[in-house]
Amino acid sequence: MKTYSILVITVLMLMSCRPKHDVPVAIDLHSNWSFKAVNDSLWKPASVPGNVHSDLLNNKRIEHPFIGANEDSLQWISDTDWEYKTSFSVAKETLNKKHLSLNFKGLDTYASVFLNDSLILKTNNAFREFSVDVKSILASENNLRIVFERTSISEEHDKEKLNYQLPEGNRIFTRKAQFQYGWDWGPKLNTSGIWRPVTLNAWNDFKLESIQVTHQKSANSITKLFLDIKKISSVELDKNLTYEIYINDELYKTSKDVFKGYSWTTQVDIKNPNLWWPHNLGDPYLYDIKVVVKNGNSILDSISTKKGIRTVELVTEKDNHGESFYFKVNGIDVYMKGANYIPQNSMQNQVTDAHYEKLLDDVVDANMNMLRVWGGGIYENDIFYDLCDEKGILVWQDFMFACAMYPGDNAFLENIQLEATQNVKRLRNHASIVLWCGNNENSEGWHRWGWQANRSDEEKEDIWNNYLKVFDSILPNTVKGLTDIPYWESSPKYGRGNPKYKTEGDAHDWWIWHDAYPFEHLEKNVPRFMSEFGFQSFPSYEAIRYINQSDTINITSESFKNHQKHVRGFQLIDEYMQRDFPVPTNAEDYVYVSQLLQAYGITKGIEAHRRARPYNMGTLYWQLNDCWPAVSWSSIDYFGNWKALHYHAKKSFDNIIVSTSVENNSLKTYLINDGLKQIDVHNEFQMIFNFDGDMLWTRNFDATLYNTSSILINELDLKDLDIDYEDVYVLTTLNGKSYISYLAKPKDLKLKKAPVNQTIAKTQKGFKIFLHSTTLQKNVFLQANAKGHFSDNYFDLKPGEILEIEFETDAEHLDDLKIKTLNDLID
Ligand code: BMA
Repeated sequence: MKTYSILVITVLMLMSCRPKHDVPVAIDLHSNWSFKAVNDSLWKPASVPGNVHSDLLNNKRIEHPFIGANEDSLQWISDTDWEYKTSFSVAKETLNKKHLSLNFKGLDTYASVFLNDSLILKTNNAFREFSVDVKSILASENNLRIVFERTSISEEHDKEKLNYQLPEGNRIFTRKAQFQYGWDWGPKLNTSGIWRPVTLNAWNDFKLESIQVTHQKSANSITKLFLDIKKISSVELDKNLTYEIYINDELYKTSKDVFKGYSWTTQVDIKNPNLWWPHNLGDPYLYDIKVVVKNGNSILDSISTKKGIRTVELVTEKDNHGESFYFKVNGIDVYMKGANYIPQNSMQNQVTDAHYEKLLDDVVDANMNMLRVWGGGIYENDIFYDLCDEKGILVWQDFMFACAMYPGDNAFLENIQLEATQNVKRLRNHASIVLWCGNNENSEGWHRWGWQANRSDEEKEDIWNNYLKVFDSILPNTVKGLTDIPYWESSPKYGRGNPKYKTEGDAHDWWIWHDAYPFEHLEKNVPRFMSEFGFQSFPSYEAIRYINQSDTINITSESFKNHQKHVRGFQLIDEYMQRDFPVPTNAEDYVYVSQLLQAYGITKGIEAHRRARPYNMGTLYWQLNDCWPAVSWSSIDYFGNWKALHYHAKKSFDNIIVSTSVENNSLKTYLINDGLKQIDVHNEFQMIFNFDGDMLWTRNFDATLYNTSSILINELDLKDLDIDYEDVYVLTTLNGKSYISYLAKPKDLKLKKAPVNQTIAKTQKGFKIFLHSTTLQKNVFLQANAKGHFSDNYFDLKPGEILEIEFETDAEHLDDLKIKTLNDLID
């Protein structure tokens, strides 16, 4: 206690001796907010940042939109105008500063902002940040009021200005997250509100506005960092400024350069720099860069950023097949493995830093090195990209346009230009971002989804020209002018109606699912880069219980059906299940098999794509996550539970794998190595066992796994072997791991019934579970009531082996461990 008070006094003394700094300040204005419908009189407390749906929920004015069919009865919220207000005091010291501005990082969407009853701002884009000079209006006591007009008013107005209708609906007129108007995996919850921070910014004579760090390799292992700094200041000050550049907290350079005008560029040399790598190829090293500007001894302002030194190139070159599509990072051809990312919640304010951290850890854990931030969501919060930088996850960033044609009037284009400039500037220092892509499926939609039917040539030309203005001009010019990151006009390059989809650019294969083609289609039709393909499954029992607010697993209730947003969703799952799996009659088993089915189909695709390396150089499935509890294409459900797909994808995405395929009675075995090192393996085995564990055939092999390669090491003619395809599994060892594959579809396997014996031991982090059985147990599914994470799940247990699984949980007891296997479901 005594030491503590001495310390405090010393710190206070030191603080009072330090020179006074007149640094710019940013004060959060997040307190005291209340809200009401414009036509109401009763104000209720509100959270900022937030949205009206969350506020109504917090005030118990509505039922939770994610439960049952509540969504339907909540549509009035987006048909209503809403009003938010707060009051705040400003200290004299702040008020006396020469410059005072209010900054709104995100207002969703048509907002009129009043400060002390003066209209200071009108906004029309949730993706833009707005700043207003309030020096003349701000007082020591203030009130701030923001009115959000329902989106339909502007939308109807803009619609009337056009003499034709644009696909798809009115959402195209409003610059806000498009999925909020309803999607085939998400509810229609068109939120409004102050969705990002609001600050009061105050400063006197000097303010650093931004920093951009670029780099260039030069001779003698030196990399030059260029720091482009933008500032606002009064001219007199410029003569006496000193700039200190810190790298990793070490003073690298002090400069007294004359800092006139808006921009100042300086250069720092780094010898033998650590490069930034995607996590599966190296260390995602980041340099901390800080610039401190001083006037004599007094600090005027400082700005920091992180810099990952890496180069990126999108290689699109004509070749014998068509045109390549792959990324080079630091000069290395990188195979991209991952998924498409959507917003984590329809109510964005519910997504905490912990959600970002967990989800992105799950991405790394599943050996993914790329996420595509899909164009119907949001330009994510800074934390998302900070974590991707830190964890070595590459980001394919769409601009926020999806599945539609957009207007092209001047006001709209200007709005888009400002949105693009701001977001590209905000995100351009992130090493993780390796691509900006114009839109999701707009071009495919226009060329393939019947959008051109019954339109005059003039109309078609007008719509397409407007498309080109945005995606072929504004967006690429913005990216080119502000970054050195590649731009891609639309994903996919060609829709599946064009045969070139397989030979050129990126592809979305929705023959699987939407066109009900069997999963084998993925093996026979491999494109250059698969940026979307997917299959739905049911979510965890936890999600189903939550939706129904009942302990019984009911997947036919009206409540539950509202959480399947694809019109033929249930039917498609069933159709595919009948082809490849036993179809259980009880709901609990059906949910389990739906997840196995999804994992089976999607990993079939992933491995076919990887086997085809370097023809194919990437595989991103649709979709990583959910924005509410639902039946969807995700591999992780809304509550963060891994579905079977996430566990299986982890194995299929590993840098080194054995992958097999059976074609015309021939078992083809491939060794894939995405790593940078060549590996020589000796005395590895490939064996065929029956389900009782009797070995029926074996061979051993040596092999060289070249770096960044896929090689076919063996073709085995199965006809020569005396085996029953339905009663065997293939086991291949490689580099300390073993890989199981089958010669028949899961539904045809003659799996046997036998108990799975379990022993459980308590550990510090949870429990260890040891499993054993006398026969091959397929897709062992472990479940417990306690919240936690199994190190593996939905796995195959070989006859006779003792398998150890960890269950990470805070629970003290594990008396309720349940085990399900596919063996139980096969007659
Ligand atoms: C893809 C996506 C989404 C959609 C998904 C599933 O094409 O771009 O628009 O949700 O298909 O249908």
